[in-house]
Amino acid sequence: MSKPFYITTPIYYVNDRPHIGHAYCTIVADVVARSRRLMGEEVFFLTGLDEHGQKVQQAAQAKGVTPQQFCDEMAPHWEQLWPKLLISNNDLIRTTQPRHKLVVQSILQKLYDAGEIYASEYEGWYSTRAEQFLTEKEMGPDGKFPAEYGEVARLKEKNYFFKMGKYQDWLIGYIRDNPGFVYPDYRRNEILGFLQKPLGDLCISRPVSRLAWGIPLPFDAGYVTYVWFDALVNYVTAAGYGSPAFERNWPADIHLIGKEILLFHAGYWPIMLKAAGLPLPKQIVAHGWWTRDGQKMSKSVGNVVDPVAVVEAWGADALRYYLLRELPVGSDGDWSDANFKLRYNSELANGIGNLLNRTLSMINRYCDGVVPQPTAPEPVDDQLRDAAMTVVNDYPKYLMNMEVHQILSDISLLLIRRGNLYVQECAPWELAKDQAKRARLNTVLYNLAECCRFISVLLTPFIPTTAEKIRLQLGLGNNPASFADVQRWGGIEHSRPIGEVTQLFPKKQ
Ligand code: ME8
Repeated sequence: MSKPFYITTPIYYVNDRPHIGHAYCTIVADVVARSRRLMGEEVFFLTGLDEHGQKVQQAAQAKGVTPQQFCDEMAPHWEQLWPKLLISNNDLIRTTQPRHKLVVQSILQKLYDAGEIYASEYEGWYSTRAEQFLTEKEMGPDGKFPAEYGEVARLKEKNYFFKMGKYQDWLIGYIRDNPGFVYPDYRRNEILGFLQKPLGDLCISRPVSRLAWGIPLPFDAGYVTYVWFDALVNYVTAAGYGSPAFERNWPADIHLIGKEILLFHAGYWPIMLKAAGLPLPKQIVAHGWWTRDGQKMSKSVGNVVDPVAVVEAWGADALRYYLLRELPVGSDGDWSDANFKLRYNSELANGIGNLLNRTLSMINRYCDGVVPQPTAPEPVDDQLRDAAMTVVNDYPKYLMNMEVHQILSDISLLLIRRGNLYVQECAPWELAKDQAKRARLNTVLYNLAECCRFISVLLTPFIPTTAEKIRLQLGLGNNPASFADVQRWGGIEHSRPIGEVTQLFPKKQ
């Protein structure tokens, strides 16, 4: 059996409220997943929740509930968000699930047995208030730690360390030899730059006295494992580690992440896998960060964009369209309400909405609601067809290169705009005035219907609800869209009735 295309998002911290940045990452992954499915590939698309650690423990304590109860209360905010954003994930992993604990413990034990994990005394500056060891980075120029850390004292503690340092040269070589491993290129350079400094060994334990909310080390019940060791393993848990399914699912094809967690994914994770004797993921793709009106989004500033509010006001497709259309994967983005409305009105309402509406209204008016039969094409028809075929031909290439933004801008700028221009150029309302031009009118309206059919297929991964509405209005029924349907221009059947015409995107301010 062939391997499914396996794509993941980060597992998000369960204690946060989802915002537009989380939505963005998951939507980009969804577009890749849906595009692959459109092309007939089997896809395994994973997202999930990161549920262990200090913050959850503290938040639960503050609320007077157990950490597990706290996670169970928070998880639905995330689980219910994804269907609202039309996310087509195949699985949603929670790190508190028994399946995950078993895998984390089995990998820890394997590494311990192989001598990859050792115990050592660590001595450092410990802040009881922050419940963490501090390093020189936190130290002020006066040699003291900032007041927010409260009392800081020397503390000696036994911990377990993973022998990460010895793999550093191997990792540098791997990233150099596999230029596609980290995308975009500038992030690959960033990680290579980072690896100039010694990585050292990684402390992978926390004494239960300091942090109880974690997965116990299988070889020492006095400790739980460090959250990142736990979190990264989610990708192999969900792939079925320890079961026959794993051979089929692993390795992941793409780990999509935000740029701030690159070191964990392109540094720690490959080394953990290498030490455990497991294949590496094929690619780590780091996307950029969203700000709002040029400012970092934060709860305290109160400028966080809530994806649910946007969906309720504008619909999931409008949100997906804006986030995808605005920037290439890798670049930073800036959310502005004004820009959102502009894109909505100019590209969705006036662009796609108008093209479909004009096409179908004219088919109703001039052809009794039946797709007409075309005759010999004129050069302007060939231009429309060529635009459509160019977008189709470029789609797989852009998809392989993670340039999903380019696919959407081509659909919008090359095809939809061309379609609307074609209406202007051919002026069907003029042709309709002259009985001698009947055949030409039929050809133009046929081509417009065909153009809308192409658009409906190509837009399926991006704005699935709208794509389906277009198909219903064209009279294509409920057949799922497939990339195979746009390999040839002229596939829409003539003499078939169109569906009921409704507005796709009402104009809004
Ligand atoms: O880091 N713009 O979880 P997290 C764009 N649990 N994307 C953003 C963003 C923004 N302003 N803010 C967040 C964690 N993101 C760990 C991950 S994985 C094994 C463990 C997105 O809840 C972006 O994808 O902080 C980022 O990497 C992710 O949310 C971090 O989510």
